Amino acid sequence: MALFDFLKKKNNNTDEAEILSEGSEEIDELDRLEDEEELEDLEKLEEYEEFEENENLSEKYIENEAAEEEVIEEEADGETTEEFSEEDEPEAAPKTGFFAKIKAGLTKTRDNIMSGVDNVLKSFVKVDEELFEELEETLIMADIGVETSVYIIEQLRDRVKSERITDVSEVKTALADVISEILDKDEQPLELPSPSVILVIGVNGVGKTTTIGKLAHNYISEGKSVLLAAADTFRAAAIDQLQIWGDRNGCEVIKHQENSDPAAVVFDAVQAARARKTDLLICDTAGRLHNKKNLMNELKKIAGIIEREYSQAHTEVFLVLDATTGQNAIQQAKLFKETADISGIVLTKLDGTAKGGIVIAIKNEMNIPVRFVGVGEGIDDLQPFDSKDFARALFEE
Ligand SMILES: Nc1nc2c(ncn2[C@@H]2O[C@H](COP(=O)(O)OP(=O)(O)OP(=O)(O)O)[C@@H](O)[C@H]2O)c(=O)[nH]1
Ligand SMILES: [Mg+2]
Repeated sequence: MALFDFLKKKNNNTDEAEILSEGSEEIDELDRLEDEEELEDLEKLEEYEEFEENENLSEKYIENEAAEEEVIEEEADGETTEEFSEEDEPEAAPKTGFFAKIKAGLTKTRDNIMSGVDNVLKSFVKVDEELFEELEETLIMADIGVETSVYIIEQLRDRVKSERITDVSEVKTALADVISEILDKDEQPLELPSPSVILVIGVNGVGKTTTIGKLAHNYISEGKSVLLAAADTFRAAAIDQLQIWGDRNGCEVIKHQENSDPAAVVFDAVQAARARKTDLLICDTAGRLHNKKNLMNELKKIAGIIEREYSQAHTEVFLVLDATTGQNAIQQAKLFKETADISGIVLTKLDGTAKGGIVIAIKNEMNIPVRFVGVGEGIDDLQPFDSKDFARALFEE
């Protein structure tokens, strides 16, 4: 034993008793030391084990927290992963027809406009100025806005005069014709040659990312190849949300880290789209930055990158507006128009709002074509805007 060797060396010239007694003292001392060391080691081991356990726990805690955060963020966006997987199923269900869907989506708007108009018409026996005034008021109340309501009634007066309408029951048809004319004005179908880019802009929460997911679905169904660019780098959740739509559509998403330069994301996406000869690149953007000026400057920079790096592509700038915000949507359109070359409007959330009359105001006041309308949160709830269908859905009983 090592301890004995040590004793022998140390006590070479001492007698056995001494050796033994000294030795026993040494042994006791060493034993004590060893015990202490062991004890220390044991304590260390215990501490380590405890530490390891805590490490695991904290890792688990971090994992849980991250997972929880994800859920919270997704929920804040109104899109939980659960919702997505649930939503996946109804896709297999038979699809409602285009017109039926728009009609169903416009139920509240139709009720809002038409019940008001019907009530006014019911209370008059002859067509006079008072009738026009009351109709004008009703249209304003139905979110068509003052400017457009005044214009509609002016047109109605002219029509009533030129068509010599004297029967109140005929006024409704004349009104429907006036509104249809506004919706129809300058209608040109949207052409998206290959390659094309759609830059999607709008304030936060209006439905930009969801619209992009639906647009991708629509164009992929038509056989186009689609690439998405996550140029809303303001929040990590925004990038994740677009990735989820990319996964659902089976199309790639070009993305960078949170808070990275959105123009750099678009730059990379353009290079990728060019290299892959992608038919359609759709770019998501932030709806909110530290201030309005920043947002507008960023949009300008992104548009500049597309123009410079992808001059051969046809470019569309879609402004997304939330129908539930009513007249506020017009203010947003006016604001964005100052900076961006808006080529089309997407009006979302028409389902469940009575404020769909805003489409008429947008058409009349903005001189920008309405390209799509959102009638639900599902992947196939984005309809190309068709003025005839829209007018029919609004006036048909
Ligand atoms: N009912 C209904 N909900 C919609 C429609 N379009 C979008 N939404 C919902 O509106 C919410 C916001 O949509 P997002 O796509 O995240 O909006 P966003 O403009 O990208 O928002 P930010 O990224 O925060 O700027 C989500 O809960 C969508 O499901 C629609 O047409 N109908
Ligand atoms: Mg978004």
